[in-house]
Amino acid sequence: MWSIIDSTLREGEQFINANFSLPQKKEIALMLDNFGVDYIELSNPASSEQSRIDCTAIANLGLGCKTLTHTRCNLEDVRLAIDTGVDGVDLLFGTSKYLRDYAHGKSIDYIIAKAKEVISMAKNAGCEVRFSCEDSFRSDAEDLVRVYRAVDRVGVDRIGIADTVGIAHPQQVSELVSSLRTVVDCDIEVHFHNDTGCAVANAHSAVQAGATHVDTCVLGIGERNGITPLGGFISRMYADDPEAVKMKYNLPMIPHMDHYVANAVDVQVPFNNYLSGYSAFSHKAGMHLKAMLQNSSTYEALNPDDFGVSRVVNVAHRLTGWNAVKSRAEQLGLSLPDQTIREATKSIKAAADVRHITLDEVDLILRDFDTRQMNKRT
Ligand code: HCA
Ligand code: CU
Repeated sequence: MWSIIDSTLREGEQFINANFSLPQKKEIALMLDNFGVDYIELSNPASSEQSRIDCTAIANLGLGCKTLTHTRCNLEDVRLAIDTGVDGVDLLFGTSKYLRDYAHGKSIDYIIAKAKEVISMAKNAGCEVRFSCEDSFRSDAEDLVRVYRAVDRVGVDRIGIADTVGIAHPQQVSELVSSLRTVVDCDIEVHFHNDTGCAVANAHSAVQAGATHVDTCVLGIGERNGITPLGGFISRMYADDPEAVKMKYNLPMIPHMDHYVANAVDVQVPFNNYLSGYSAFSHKAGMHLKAMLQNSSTYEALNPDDFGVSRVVNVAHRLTGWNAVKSRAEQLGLSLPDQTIREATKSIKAAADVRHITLDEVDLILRDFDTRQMNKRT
């Protein structure tokens, strides 16, 4: 099965509002570990003194998952990384023309030579090593093959494919991953930015084509609009095979982490967020409610119970239906004949046509019909 490399404490730290304190980082690392991610990626210890302190602290927390740090492909960064006690290093070098011209000015030959030197040093020091070609989807396909083949030969544990600007779509991902699958023997990690809304679909497509490791962040936070969200990726994979996903991961941690991280970076959880959004499990239309009352899978691909969240059934509006109103009456302990329920439903719709109504008002209407019913009987 695929593995998750959660990068909330690396890519996520590059989110515009993120400024995690060490206690917050520890809390996030512990939650991710409790959830069951396979790896946690941490910011480069060479970035600042506090980054080095934080990386060392998280690497020594005694987590069940492995810890990685993300460094430039040079000996100095890797030496510093090794000293923090992390299990591995994620190295990268920009291979697209944009990055070669405007970021570092190095040739593909230079990148290959440097990568070989740094990977060999890190492997000799007992580190797990990944090498990523930054901006893979705007890099020349032949350059990618040359670089990945070379790093595979010197014993890298994983190659990384990075859609740095979020430009790839699932079909391109599928083609690139499956062709690289025939080029290297090592594992394949993927990293997708979400600028064009494909980050979850691309991760799914990559796994189907043979990728072994997927980068995620809680809520998808990262540079610009971020990367594959952990909750979105898990939802996608759960839809394919709920049992396998439930077995490996502690799913109710996801909504919990979403809210914690949203709060830590001072944003709201988006209303339509996977699993934890305000409306993620709400049902409204009368026809939907009728079917849901019989079998909740009718309008749900994901079972909210598995994620520790509640379904919201909204009957207080003009689109409501009498089956839903009947179920509400039953919840209130009122036993009204179907004809009365139909009349009550009409009243609810009429009221909702002129103004916003609440569940309390629906309940009042139902109780009113119940009282009239009793008065008729006496
Ligand atoms: C960055 C770029 C990166 C790296 C991904 C990777 C990207 O912020 O340094 O190492 O695979 O999107 O290319 O996040
Ligand atoms: Cu990135």
